[in-house]
Amino acid sequence: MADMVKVGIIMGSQSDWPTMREAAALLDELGVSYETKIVSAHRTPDRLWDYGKTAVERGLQVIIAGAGGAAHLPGMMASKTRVPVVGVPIQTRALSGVDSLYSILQMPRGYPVATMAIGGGANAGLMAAQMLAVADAGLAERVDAWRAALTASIAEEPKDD
Ligand code: RP5
Repeated sequence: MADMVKVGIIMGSQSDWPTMREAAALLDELGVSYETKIVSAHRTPDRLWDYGKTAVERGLQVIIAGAGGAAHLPGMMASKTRVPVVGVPIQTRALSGVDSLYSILQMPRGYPVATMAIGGGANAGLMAAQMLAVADAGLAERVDAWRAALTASIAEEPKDD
């Protein structure tokens, strides 16, 4: 399975990409292989089903799923595969993403989705990398270095502009 793509980044619409590409950027930075697909729970339900059905055999280890509004994609994907699903609620115009958040967060017992903050694409990438780092020493080192660099970038005192 060494050469297989490990992370699937899926989203309900092209309009979700500005948020989801932040997950992709983090995975690029940390050297984690991924694929990106538009998979809509409502507009392309068969694509969703096929993706979930084949996720394990294709070697995916984490699926990052972003959707907005009536955001059923992460939960439906979690119902179709045991590959862990990290959900990203997309910020919406009508309800600022609270609709997306609640749609993704309130899963019934048995089918969890690890839900990020509204617009939390970058953290989704980090979460996926940290999950994979449990069994990948090289990635663990890169994640530790990334976190140390972030810590080092934080000033001790505020300054005027
Ligand atoms: C959801 O509907 C998508 O995830 C997106 O966040 C939202 C709006 O989609 P578009 O109308 O912009 O394609 O399914």
